[in-house]
Amino acid sequence: MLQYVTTNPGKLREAESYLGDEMIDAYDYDYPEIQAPTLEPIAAAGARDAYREVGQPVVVDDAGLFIEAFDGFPGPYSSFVETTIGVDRVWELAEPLSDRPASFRCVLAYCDGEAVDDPVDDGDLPVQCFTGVVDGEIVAPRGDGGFGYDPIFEHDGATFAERTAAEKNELSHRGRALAAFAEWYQQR
Ligand code: ITT
Ligand code: NA
Repeated sequence: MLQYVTTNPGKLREAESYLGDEMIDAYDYDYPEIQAPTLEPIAAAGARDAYREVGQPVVVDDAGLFIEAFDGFPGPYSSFVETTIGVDRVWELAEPLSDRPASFRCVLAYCDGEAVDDPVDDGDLPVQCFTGVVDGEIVAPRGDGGFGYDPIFEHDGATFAERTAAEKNELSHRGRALAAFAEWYQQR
């Protein structure tokens, strides 16, 4: 069985909603995160570490919010920023901007110790990554659903916190990454 390795129940709920809980098991492990300016190397390093820990095929999910006017901040630092200043203060920082375009990105990284079709090219154990991106806008917080930055991210007239997990998956960075992953994994 495929192990979805995360400490984040919100990510897990969306992965289970998309893939079905017969396809994945939840594995709660806090793999050490390297620092890098983009998500892919963070996810790849995490997948290798998680595979070594778990000893079964794993997927890790690294995600972040990229605010254009802040050159992509908080991006790969989204988790740190959420736990330090918090989502409401990210909104307060963005509020004075005249335009607030942003994107969410999600990188799923798969590792089972075997060769993959398109490995991340940095030696070490083979890992394959699947990226999903969605564009939107930073807005004043609305909605009780979702998790993390969802209340301040609007896409198509609603924030992600105003959608169910299934509705969010139809549009979201994670839904898109899960779609690409699922298509590949079914051939494997
Ligand atoms: P892991 O155990 O999977 O690493 P994490 O919450 O630490 O869980 P990340 O390192 O990927 O996850 O940090 C991502 C940050 O971005 C974190 O603050 C999340 O709450 C937030 N985030 C990730 N996906 C999101 C989404 O779909 N909607 C809103 N916020 C999201
Ligand atoms: Na993390």
